[in-house]
Amino acid sequence: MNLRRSLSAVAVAALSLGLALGAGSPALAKGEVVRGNGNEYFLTNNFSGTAHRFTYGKATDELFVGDWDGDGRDTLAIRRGNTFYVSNSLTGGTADKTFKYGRRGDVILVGDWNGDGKDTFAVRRGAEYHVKNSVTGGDADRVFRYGRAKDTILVGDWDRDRRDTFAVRRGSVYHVKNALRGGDADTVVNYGRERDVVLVGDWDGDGDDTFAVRRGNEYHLANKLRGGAADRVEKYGSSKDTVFVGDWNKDGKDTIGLRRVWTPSPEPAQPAPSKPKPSPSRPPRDLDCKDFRTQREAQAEYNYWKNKGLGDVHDLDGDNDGKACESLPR
Ligand SMILES: [Ca+2]
Ligand SMILES: [Ca+2]
Ligand SMILES: [Ca+2]
Ligand SMILES: [Ca+2]
Repeated sequence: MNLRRSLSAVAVAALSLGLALGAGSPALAKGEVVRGNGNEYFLTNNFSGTAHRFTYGKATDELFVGDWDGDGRDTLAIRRGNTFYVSNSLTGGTADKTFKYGRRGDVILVGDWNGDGKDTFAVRRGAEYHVKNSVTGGDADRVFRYGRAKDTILVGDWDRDRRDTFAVRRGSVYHVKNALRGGDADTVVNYGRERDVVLVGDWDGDGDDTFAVRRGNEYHLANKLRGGAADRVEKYGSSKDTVFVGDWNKDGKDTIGLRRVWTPSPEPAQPAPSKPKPSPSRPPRDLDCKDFRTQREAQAEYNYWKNKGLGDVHDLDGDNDGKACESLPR
């Protein structure tokens, strides 16, 4: 029943292209491992406010994004060695499911390979793909060969049949295939520049995945698989962030999330010995309900500090019922 399957995204394995990237971590997203470090996550539903902020796993974990339970919402999974820790909520905490798949060091892809609305894992070994249609260990459901061993692979639903398939990227040329088997591409498109960091997502919620180019903290979103100007340009986070793609609120549209290393409040550039230093385990500044646009945003901030064991640091929950800023619109 998941008509608007959450998208799939992916980005490009910049490393496998052997390219020097500009500022920022290589952007990766759903479909492939999210490179970069950090266990603090910031998710936006509209490229402006932060809807979810939480910590999950360790800073060095490999990260994947997918809709593991088919409820329309993308969440996170991490891998340590060949053990996967899958979470179905965007709150951090313990994993909902843990299992082993493949071997340590295997390249993993994420997608909805059989169109059942759930994302699962595939192991890539060179040009050979071992596809599993359940989030469990055990043998692959399907093994096939595609493209060349060194190809950069993107995952997405290019034709709106709710199944994810591959596109091979060679420079700025994309060979898009709508079935999981070898053979010629169905479509070949030229897009952006050879050195661009590319993300894949369903930016407009119409059911098909398309590309976005990242330049610093700007995202140039295109809603069709074709060259030419982007349909929309959005900004979120900083150019140093590791970025990934998902549908966090089940609206059928993909947006992005950021992965950051938790850093305490920065030390002042010039020592100011007369003033006590802010405690690193406190927020950089005190916030009030008027600093948030919605109750949800306020709640996310409230939950964040509460989960760190520091309580209601901003005094957002005046009546102590666990709900922050109830006067704000949802
Ligand atoms: Ca889900
Ligand atoms: Ca599936
Ligand atoms: Ca498809
Ligand atoms: Ca679309």
